[in-house]
Amino acid sequence: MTAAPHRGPWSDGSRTLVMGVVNVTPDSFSDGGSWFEPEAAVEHGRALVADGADLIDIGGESTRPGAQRPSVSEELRRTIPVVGELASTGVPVSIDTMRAEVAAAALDAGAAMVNDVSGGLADPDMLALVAERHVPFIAMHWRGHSVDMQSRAAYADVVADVRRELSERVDAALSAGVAAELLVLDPGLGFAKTAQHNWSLLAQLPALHTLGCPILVGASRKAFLGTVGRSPGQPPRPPQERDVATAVTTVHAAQAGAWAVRVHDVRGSRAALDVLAAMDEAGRPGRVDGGGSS
Ligand code: PMM
Repeated sequence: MTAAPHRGPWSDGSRTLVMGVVNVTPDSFSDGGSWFEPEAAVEHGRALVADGADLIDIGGESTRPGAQRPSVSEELRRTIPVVGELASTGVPVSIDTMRAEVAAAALDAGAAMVNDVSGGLADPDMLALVAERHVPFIAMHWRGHSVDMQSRAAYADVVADVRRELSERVDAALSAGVAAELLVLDPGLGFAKTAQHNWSLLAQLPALHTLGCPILVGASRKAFLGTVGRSPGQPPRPPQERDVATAVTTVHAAQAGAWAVRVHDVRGSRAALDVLAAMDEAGRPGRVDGGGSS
């Protein structure tokens, strides 16, 4: 059954948006080092726009399990020139950062949205900044920095626990003055989660929609898509060979009413969404108007 995508920033609810990832990092698991030079990152971002990205997400800190954090000055050096250049394409740019100082500089350089994988937990100044600038804010489910996050992957009921912890982030954001209509939530696949936790959250995405916010899903190239279907002892598929699996999660997220998907292979996810839209238009049974109310 397909739910209508949730309305949200830059979306009238008619389709799920595709956010293209530009990691300006030497060490991201998915594409680390590929776009580390600003010129290469800008070129890659432009290619994602040409592939049909609705939004571009630019990050300068790798969040792979075990990663060490860059300094603030290094994160600024990596991201700000790229934000400035890609903002001029006309596609909304989000800054993927846990630091208010980096978010502020990126907004000054033309970013239109803040994507904080800590949901405002990592930096006490983040929510106040977002409230003051009145920009859309993506609050992801997070339990601690990447260096030891997998030790926090313990849940009584992962869907109920993530839902509750996200609702606490909504309360904190609203108390800080962030406008409700600018909030987007994200289950944080792979962040303090085992493969089974990720599958449960994906399978039960509608439970997160009951929080009343648009949902972003970031499954792209994550480890659980590399091990699915492999027999014990078989090596996982490398990240670049996880794009078909990613496109399947895109279709699933769209059917569950996701506002957007965050992906590396924009072309694949756009093609998958086009197929779904064509079938819906042709009268695919089971389409419902599920979550487009806010
Ligand atoms: N995943 C990564 C980085 N940023 N932001 C959001 N909102 N959701 C995610 O799932 C997410 C994120 C890690 O993946 P990458 O290293 O490929 O960017």
